Amino acid sequence: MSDKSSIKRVLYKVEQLVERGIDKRVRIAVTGLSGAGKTAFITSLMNQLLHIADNDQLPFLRAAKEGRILATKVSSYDELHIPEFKYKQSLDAIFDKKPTWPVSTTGISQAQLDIRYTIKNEWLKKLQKQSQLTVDIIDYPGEWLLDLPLLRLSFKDWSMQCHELLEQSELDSSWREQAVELIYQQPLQDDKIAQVSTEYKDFIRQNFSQQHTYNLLQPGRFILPGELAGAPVLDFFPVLDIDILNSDWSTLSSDSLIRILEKRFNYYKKQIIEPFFKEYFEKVDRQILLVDCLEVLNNGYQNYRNMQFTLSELLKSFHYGHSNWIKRMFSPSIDKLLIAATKADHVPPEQHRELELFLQKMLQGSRNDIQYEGIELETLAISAIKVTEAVMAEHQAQKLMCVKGVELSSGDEVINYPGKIAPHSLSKELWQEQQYDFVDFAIPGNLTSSILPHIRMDKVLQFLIGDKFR
Ligand SMILES: Nc1nc2c(ncn2[C@@H]2O[C@H](COP(=O)(O)OP(=O)(O)OP(=O)(O)O)[C@@H](O)[C@H]2O)c(=O)[nH]1
Ligand SMILES: [Mg+2]
Repeated sequence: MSDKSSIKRVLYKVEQLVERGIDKRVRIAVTGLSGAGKTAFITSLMNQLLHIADNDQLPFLRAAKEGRILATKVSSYDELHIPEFKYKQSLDAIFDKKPTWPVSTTGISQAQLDIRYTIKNEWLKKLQKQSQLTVDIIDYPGEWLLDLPLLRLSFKDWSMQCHELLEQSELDSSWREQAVELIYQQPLQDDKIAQVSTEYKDFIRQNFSQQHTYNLLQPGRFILPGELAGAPVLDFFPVLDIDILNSDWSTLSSDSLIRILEKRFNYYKKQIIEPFFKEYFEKVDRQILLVDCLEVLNNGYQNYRNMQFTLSELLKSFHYGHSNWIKRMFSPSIDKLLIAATKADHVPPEQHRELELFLQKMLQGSRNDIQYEGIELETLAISAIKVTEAVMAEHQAQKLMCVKGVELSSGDEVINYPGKIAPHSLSKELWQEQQYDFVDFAIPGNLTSSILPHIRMDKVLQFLIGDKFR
């Protein structure tokens, strides 16, 4: 690297640090498994802010209520190697004559918004009337997030975890049976390793749609390889034989199958997961964890436990700590975490509190650990794009609050009573008694305003950036 370009890099770094220090820049990590609602959320967040001047849907965003947020624009960011978030494409799909939800994400993209606001602070006001807040957000496929907990595991730990999960699950064991035949202590040709890896990937991909055993879906690039499709770095699989797992590996030669698999696993961690995590998540200031509780409720006890385990493991990957600008300049850490139950428009408003409590209970352990660090934590039931209406209707001879919307699968208008959400954790037996019936809703073709209808996006914005408009 030339001296000139390294000076430029240092100057850029200093500028970034100064901006962080005086709170002019906020980087938000939108965290959520595949289908949790990240892309819909980012689209709505941008839409609400880009229409700030005529948006009367944000009563809980204080600075907007006070009329101090003047305008927002999409700005270009410095990370030129990252594609831009396809905001217009998402919005066009939503406002089309035949609307569709934004498509599932297959790669990384970034959005940067510059928000101009009037300064409130008496002292700062004397220096300058207006200021600007820059908000950075990254979108990526949820599957890739499943990799973060792998950073803490060795190849043997990971194999042991896969072994235990497969033992507990009722998955088809055909791949396991043939993998046990392999002689792990001896070398194996590359093309045979590639073949067994491909079969393993197929095996877990099938389970992805059948069961919700998220930890078996690691590594995330096995499910969605992106630019790594076909690369040898993805040619590995776990050792599942318990006798081999319990044996001493220290004397194994470097060309044995175990060592080759271990080497590729470590390479994947070092070269794929670590840079992804460092570049996109290590520098974040605020985090929102999006959880599709409806999927959890629809799929029963085992799915609940899997999701609980996966999200708790995931949250351990982030750095949480007090907000203090000096500290943040040198070691950035998250000072606010919002845990949000997405798609709350599937649930009548009178049950939103139950939805929040259900999510709070589900993540109680993680919440406790994070709160211990002194960080601000909130739980909300939200809908990035509200596509239903609450209506009173008869359900099993009872008048109940239901939701009315266009069913995605049939295109028909339906009135749905999703069931009663328990505001607490349920035992395995009680789970079996619960009856939930959530349907997927389409975006109606009659959205009139160019501002997306939502539930509590203003509370989300207040929590994530409201304090920055000083
Ligand atoms: N009713 C309703 N459905 C929603 C909402 N947000 C998301 N959805 C539904 O959830 C689906 C997934 O949302 P996405 O935003 O694509 O989820 P994602 O987290 O980006 O998923 P990946 O890109 O696969 O990681 C959408 O296609 C919608 O069907 C919402 O606010 N209301
Ligand atoms: Mg997405």
